[in-house]
Amino acid sequence: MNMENTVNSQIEEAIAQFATEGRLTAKQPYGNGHINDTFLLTYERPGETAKRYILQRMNHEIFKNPHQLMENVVNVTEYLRKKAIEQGRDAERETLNVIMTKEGKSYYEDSNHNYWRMFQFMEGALCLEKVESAKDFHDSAVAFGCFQRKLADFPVEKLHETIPDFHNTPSRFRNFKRAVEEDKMGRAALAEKEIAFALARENETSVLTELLQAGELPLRVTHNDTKLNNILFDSSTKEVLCVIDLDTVMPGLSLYDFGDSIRFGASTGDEDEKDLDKVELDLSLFEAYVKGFLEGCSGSLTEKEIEMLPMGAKLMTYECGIRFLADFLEGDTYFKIHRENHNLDRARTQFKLVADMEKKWSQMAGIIEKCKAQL
Ligand code: ADP
Ligand code: GN1
Ligand code: MG
Repeated sequence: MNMENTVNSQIEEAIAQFATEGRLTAKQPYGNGHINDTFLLTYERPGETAKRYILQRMNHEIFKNPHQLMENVVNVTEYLRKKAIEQGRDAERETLNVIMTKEGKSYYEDSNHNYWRMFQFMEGALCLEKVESAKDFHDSAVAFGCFQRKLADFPVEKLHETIPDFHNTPSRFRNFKRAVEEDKMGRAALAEKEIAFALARENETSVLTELLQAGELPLRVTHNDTKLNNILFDSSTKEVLCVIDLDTVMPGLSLYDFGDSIRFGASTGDEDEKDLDKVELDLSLFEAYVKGFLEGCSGSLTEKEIEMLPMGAKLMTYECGIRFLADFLEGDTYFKIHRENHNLDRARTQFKLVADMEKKWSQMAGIIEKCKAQL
């Protein structure tokens, strides 16, 4: 039985475990995440509007300890919910709502050792796969900045490290180099230029980890996966509703969150664009995000963090590039792919962006200076 069939037969078993309302009338794959399998479920209720849920099969090849992962998600969402209530905001729409199983657990392990969880589907919300306006991007920056600020006093000892060394770029570099040396799939010849590009930048990989070790950058509770499609907007007001995909909330650097948003959202091209002429760093989007992030963090970023923002953008883009490239070389076992050489195409866009950031370095620094002066 292939993986798809296995999932199909287990999904019914999983669905039956959760404390849902109504009668299930539709289920469909949903979203564009690269990691989990996501489904939208619709339940009809007599005399009432239908109720919808998000069901996810967690990727336990990647998240080795689903129990700890869900402990994090429950603790973080409860913490955010309490804060929203205390401050008189709409807690239902400000964070994810975990649906428990009928036994009161936050996830279900099926008979094939797949791990499932359920959330309330956020109605009246939209998820952007691409920046549509500088305002949206600015608002997403405010939201990620606020998210970090809200979690500043989260009891960090409660947080499990769901993927160790997630943004440890030197460690990512070592994995990448191993993938090149092993060349398991015989694909290295297809990516000679990209491999050379990545190897030539080894010296820079440790800039942020060294500053962290030296105590020059503070460790914070960060989201660590701040792509635009990990935010939901209110579909009528276009205001940000909530930050989702909380699987990688862990101690990290604010520069990780800043950088990852820039690599995805401030690019003029898609993450998997094949025509590299379409891919560059949009400086006006960069500026919009800097402004929003500083606003969202509301004075909590240190001088050094602000100064290093361009480096955060460059290193997160580079790191994502070597992760895509390593996965391509290892046979596409980590990121979901939808076509041949998909991970190679993704690596290429990231490296094109890195090269463009290098060209625009003084302009990026100038924008930081300008925004800092306006604080
Ligand atoms: P992945 O880790 O695979 O990226 P996500 O948790 O980000 O998984 O979910 C994938 C997509 O599903 C999101 O980008 C978003 O479009 C949608 N999604 C996830 N949770 C919800 C929710 N509670 N309400 C509405 N849409 C959601
Ligand atoms: C993955 O889960 P998703 O699709 O939001 C990945 C991120 C990468 C991103 C690249 C847990 O994010 O680290 O930056 O793809 N998440 C994990 O698009 O590895
Ligand atoms: Mg996601």
